Amino acid sequence: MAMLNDKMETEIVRIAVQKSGRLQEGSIQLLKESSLRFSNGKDQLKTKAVNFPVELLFLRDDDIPQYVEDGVADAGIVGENVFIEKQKNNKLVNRLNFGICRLSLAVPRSVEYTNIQWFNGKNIATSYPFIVRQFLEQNNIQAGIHEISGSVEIAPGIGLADAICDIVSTGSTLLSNGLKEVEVVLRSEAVLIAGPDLSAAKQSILDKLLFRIEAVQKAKNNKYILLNCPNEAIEPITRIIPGMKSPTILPLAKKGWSSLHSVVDENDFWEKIDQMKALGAEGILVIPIEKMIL
Ligand code: PRT
Ligand code: ZN
Repeated sequence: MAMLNDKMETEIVRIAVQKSGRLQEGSIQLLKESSLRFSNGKDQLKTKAVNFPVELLFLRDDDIPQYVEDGVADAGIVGENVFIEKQKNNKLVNRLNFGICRLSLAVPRSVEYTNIQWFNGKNIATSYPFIVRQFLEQNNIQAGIHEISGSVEIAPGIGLADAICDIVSTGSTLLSNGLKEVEVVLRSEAVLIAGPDLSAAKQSILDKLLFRIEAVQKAKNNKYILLNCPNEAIEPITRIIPGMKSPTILPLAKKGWSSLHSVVDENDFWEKIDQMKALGAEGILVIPIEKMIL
């Protein structure tokens, strides 16, 4: 164990992140929220964290899976769409809940689309030939795939293809190119990927980082809640917001009343507030949580 610890201090995990583009900011922000500090900016090729054994390599997102497979980087942050399309020897470590988008089939707005059979015999332009081919096979559709690397959305307009398969976020790119989304092929978000066989020391560093990332993610999904309630409402309110172990109860100066502190899931927050108000809760304060460790 002592050896592993000694080695951990000299060992470093190299994480490839997008140099510039849609995932760059989210990737750095997540690492910063995990308390990693970096001295120099993103204009470098790489930068070391000053307080954690991690080095960032700044690369084009398309190249990250290959670098991770080759061991040039130990881990990387890419869109799940890129992870699946590239079919490299990478493993998915964790979904990161940013860079959320979908890969969808879209056709010209004038098309009277009824179902997926429409694609039989058609030509589809895409930068994701593997994913599209797989989707077509699963749905027994025979269609041509025309691989292009950028500006996929203009393909139908210039007669290059009948339809496209591309990333959609708000849908405004499709709209302004006279296209409509007809099938969702894949839902995607940024993911942390890692090489297939990291050394024990590197794996241990990655696990520590993952622990922090999970604490940040849990915190984002929860809120700290404080409220005042009559003492007889403590029990039913505790059943609604049991918190991590159980709520903290503090007596108020006003007789027969208490202050109750707990944690509530963001998703069912409003519904729970209504239930607690009905039980007599007042003066409800809701506060963001920075890190959450169960
Ligand atoms: O230079 P590099 O190769 O590193 O970057 P890139 O240009 O290949 O990728 P980039 O930065 O555009 O996207 C990186 C990742 O962000 C993608 O692989 C997705 O996982 C994710 N992502 C999230 C998106 C979008 N949202 C997105 N909206 N990737 C691309 N788009 C594009 C899409 O291609 C289309 O042109 O935005 C347009 C659609 O957006 P809406 O909002 O008009 O629907
Ligand atoms: Zn790219």
